[in-house]
Amino acid sequence: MQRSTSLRPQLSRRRFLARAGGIGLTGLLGASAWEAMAATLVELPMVNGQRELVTDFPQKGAMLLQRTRPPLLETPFEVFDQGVFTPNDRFYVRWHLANIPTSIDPATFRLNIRGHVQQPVALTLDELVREFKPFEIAAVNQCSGNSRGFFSPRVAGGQWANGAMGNALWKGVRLKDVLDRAGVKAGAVQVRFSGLDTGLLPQTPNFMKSLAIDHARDGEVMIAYAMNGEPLPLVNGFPLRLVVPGWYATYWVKMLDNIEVLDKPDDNFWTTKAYLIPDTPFANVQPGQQGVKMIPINRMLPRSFFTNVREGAVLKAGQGTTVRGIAFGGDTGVAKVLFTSDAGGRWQEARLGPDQGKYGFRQWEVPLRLSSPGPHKLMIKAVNTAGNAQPDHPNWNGAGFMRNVIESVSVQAS
Ligand SMILES: Nc1nc2c(c(=O)[nH]1)N[C@H]1C(S)=C(S)[C@@H](COP(=O)(O)O)O[C@H]1N2
Ligand SMILES: [Mo]
Repeated sequence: MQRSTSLRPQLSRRRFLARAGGIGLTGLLGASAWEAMAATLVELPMVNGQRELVTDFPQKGAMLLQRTRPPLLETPFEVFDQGVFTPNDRFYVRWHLANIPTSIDPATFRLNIRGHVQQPVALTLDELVREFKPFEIAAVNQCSGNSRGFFSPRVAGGQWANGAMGNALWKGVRLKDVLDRAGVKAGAVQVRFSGLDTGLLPQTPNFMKSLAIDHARDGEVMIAYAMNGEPLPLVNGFPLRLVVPGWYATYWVKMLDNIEVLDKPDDNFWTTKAYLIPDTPFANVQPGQQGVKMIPINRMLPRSFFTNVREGAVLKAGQGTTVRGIAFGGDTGVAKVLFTSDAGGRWQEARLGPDQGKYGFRQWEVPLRLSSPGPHKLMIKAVNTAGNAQPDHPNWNGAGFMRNVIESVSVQAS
């Protein structure tokens, strides 16, 4: 297996611009080429929100570049208006460590199941596909730091807008079935997962995450070899990734090649030091608040978004239109999505699109006619089947995890 220096072999536009700029870009490229390149800069609605729209990562279409190595690529939000399944080539990308294999040979790849088991097992991809019962589930994969760029006061970390999430139909095998093949021994407490990526420095801890043994065996946690009917893109974890429906994406270990059953709680850095949240509703604390109990991040909460109206949009007064968007319930299904066009005065239930499974995105829509010209505040709120709703005020914590608030857009009717 090769380990090359970058997943992005082509000359980046930024570097190209920097070089070409020195010798007079417009003269060199002509005005239309200049315009085409200038159009690849996108302004996200946050401080320092300028992002380059790039197309040169393998198996990826146009993505908002936050960092090249290790890659952080955000899904442009308009993609979410096109359907409930996020296309593989527009699905966001997040890695912690810089050494990511740039190619993997499916013939020699092995998935190892070891540790507190009767019989360590090394499975080929072929065995995994042919010898285990296939399992499929639609589920949202959302980074813990999705929407971190909107935290106020601002916090350090990847400055994502709302595009560090995606919904896919995952196909693979149940983790439970694979664990059964190795035979979990009595006394097992957790299962730890790791992939093929490593840090640049030998002292950098490998990325590993663990789940409680009962969670790992719940029949929903799975090992995916396909996403929306295709093999996983390399940067989304080819050939295998863990899928933990309803839980934050940090647990969804990519390029998964190691499963270790533990008879003691995991004490590795990524489980015990990183990805901790305050043990409070919505992981919410006051800036500067001390002495809060911290716990590992876990289940997701409901969220909803507008996908066809943006902040500042101008609508025709007196004319009917359809406002739509997406919602998800977190670790359970969407019960209802509530919409208001008068800043929360009157709420009405949005019509929900087809249910593709409780962990996936659900489309919503409402007919809207703004009769009076002037500013209007549209708001959207999801409620899940456990009765959890998005909060009126945004939550806050120092790591910028689990951003949640009733989303709003201010529009003009004229
Ligand atoms: N092997 C490996 N798996 C990983 C990570 C990683 O750094 N290495 N990052 C996790 C985090 S924090 C996120 S948000 C998701 C991102 O998944 P995606 O890149 O497919 O969107 O992968 C998770 N799985
Ligand atoms: Mo993440």
